[in-house]
Amino acid sequence: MKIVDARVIVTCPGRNFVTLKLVTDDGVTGVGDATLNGRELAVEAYLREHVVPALIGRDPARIEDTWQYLYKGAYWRRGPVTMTAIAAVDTALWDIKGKYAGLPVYQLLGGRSRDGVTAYGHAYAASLDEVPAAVASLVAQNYRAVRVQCGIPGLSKTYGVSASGGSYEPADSAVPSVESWSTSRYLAFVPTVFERVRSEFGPDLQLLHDVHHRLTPIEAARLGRSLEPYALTWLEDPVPAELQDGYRLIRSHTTTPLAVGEVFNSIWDCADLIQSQLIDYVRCSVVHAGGITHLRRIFDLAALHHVRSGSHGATDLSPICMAAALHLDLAIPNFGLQEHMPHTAETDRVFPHGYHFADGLLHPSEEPGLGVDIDEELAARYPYRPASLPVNRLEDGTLHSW
Ligand code: GCO
Ligand code: MG
Repeated sequence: MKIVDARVIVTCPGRNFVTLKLVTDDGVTGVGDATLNGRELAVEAYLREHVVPALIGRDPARIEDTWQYLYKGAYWRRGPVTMTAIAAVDTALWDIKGKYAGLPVYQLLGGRSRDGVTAYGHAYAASLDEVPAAVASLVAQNYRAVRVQCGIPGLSKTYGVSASGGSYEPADSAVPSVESWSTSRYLAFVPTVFERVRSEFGPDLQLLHDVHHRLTPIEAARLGRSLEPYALTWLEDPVPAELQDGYRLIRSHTTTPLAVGEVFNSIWDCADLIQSQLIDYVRCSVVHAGGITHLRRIFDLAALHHVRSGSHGATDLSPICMAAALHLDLAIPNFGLQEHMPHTAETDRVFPHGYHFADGLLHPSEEPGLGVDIDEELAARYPYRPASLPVNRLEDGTLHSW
């Protein structure tokens, strides 16, 4: 068995995606997501120039060895670009292994640990009065867990709230657009949103909220405490996680569970948070944290420390990443929740897949491998368009975390 071809495909069916497709000498193919939102071509070049030449002729069965070869072999370890490129190769190799074995990938990971994967959907509203209808529409689709984001009075644009009424897609222009932020307005307002949702929807619905790295630890501690009466399943990314001691401070003040990890790219980014039990959910993804092989290692460490998974699943992660995540979600013992933000119909056509959502649960495909592919002819009809994530400024003009 040998890898004889490796193609890096960039396509923009509404938003940009980078995909690696590997082909073996038996004609078996495997796909991996390599999308890094707003920095897509950095990964494309990394794969094309530095990874593809080393893959040709390698044995696709050697997944762990290939992972180590790309990680240790680069000398420059970790980082989002490197780890996304490694993830793409790793994911494609698991796809190939499943096809050779004639089994869906979750069977190779130990088999099913649950009936299906509980997914959380996104409810967002421009104003408080629109929140109940937004949540009700998710409940009507049978979601058992809902992330709630709402426009903040006095701020023109808020993270997680779509301006157009369509799905939320923040990478909106070639050069970053500018949003504005006020912590005091936010902290005063958010508890009123959850008070409203709990009073209208009762205690059973799981509720989540994403702070998107915007607070300091003491502000996050105050928010967590003020949300305790509404029993959130998690508060996400309350502070930027470069200074992880901040989580000790938050933890000492509130019992609101914490979820972190979508911008992490290796086990070293979350080892202390996990081992010190400073978080409750680790939200790393297959595509940004080194593929199925490495994410499994993160989840196994988490399982030892009462931390559950909560994989990132925004629309900038392609259907290939979602397919791979679902196989892992189904197999691991410490699964928590899976983010589900459905892709557009255009994207779904470019990436035909067998996973599906039914009765609040996502189910991976039962086809051998990952059960997802890329239609290369269709992909070629959607050329790359530069798109960046926004930046955020305080009301006095100071640059803040977005
Ligand atoms: C989430 C995330 C996303 C990110 C996006 C950046 O929880 O889904 O915070 O909305 O902003 O993935 O590319
Ligand atoms: Mg998030």
